[in-house]
Amino acid sequence: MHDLAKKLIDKDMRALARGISYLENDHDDKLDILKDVHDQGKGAHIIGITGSPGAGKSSLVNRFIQYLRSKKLTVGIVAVDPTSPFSGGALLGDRVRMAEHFTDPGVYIRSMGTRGSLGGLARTTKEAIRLMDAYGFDVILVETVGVGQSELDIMKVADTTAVVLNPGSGDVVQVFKAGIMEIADLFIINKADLPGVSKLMTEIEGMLDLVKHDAPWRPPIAQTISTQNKGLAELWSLVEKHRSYLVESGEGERKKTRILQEEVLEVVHYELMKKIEEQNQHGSWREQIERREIDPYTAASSILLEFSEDRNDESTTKEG
Ligand SMILES: Nc1nc2c(ncn2[C@@H]2O[C@H](COP(=O)(O)OP(=O)(O)O)[C@@H](O)[C@H]2O)c(=O)[nH]1
Ligand SMILES: [Mg+2]
Repeated sequence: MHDLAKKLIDKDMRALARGISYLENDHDDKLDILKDVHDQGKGAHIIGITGSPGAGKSSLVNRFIQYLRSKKLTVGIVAVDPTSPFSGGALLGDRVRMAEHFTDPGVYIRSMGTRGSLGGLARTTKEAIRLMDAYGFDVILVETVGVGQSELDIMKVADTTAVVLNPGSGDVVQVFKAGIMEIADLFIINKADLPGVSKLMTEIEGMLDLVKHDAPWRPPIAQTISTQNKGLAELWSLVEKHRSYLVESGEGERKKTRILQEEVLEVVHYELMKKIEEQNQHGSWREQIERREIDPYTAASSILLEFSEDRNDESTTKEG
């Protein structure tokens, strides 16, 4: 077993941090580490928290950490901010708010930005969650801004996806359009101290009637006021209810299978692309395209052909 994997499984937090850096930097040992930890997942409940910027996700996560800690549960947090210009991730405000947890050994917070994520933000984030699960947190919270395909991708690995909305924001239509309605397992009306809560409830229920009218799980709606520490126990009880549903219906296992199957293809895709790109860094097709001498399809076909011929050569050499 890779030394880092072993340490991480033995609850060495620095090894966890280094492991995630390996993922971000696409370190040569990355796949070995992931292989080693694969069977070591401790079954953390992964909760994705998504919603527009300013919806109060970070405030909520911060309070939720406190709540979970009061129940003696350990918590890993991945804050995904693709807009963040530095790999340190989260905004300064988030950092200050989160700072109180930095000295608690039962909490580990990691921000992921686009930079310093060579394998792609979504993939790196999913892998980071794997490492956190192998480390053994009881709960893993993933905060993402609810925009774009990569966010939806990340959310697919969550056991429970929570969508944060605010009263009076007109978010519901956005959420509906972005395809987030389909992946939502529960809704959180945060800033429930503001006017318009019951109107928002009605809007969400209306959307659910359209999208989830015959679904076996109808997403419930929690109300929170994160600035006043309100609604957290209710939120947690809804998460637990969803978790029971996943176990009892078998949907949790089916979902895990789908995720693993997809992951195989993702890794193959990424590693193949990397190899092809390495091999073709100075491919003559680049100039041919520039001079418009070749069409992209012919170029692609010849790269694929060249690549598979090289592979064949390699295996023949090995056999001989
Ligand atoms: N009134 C009210 N404001 C809130 C609540 N939760 C968060 N906020 C405020 O909303 C703003 C954005 O919060 P933040 O957690 O950074 O949102 P994020 O972008 O979704 O992570 C901050 O000024 C918070 O103080 C709430 O429950 N009620
Ligand atoms: Mg935030």
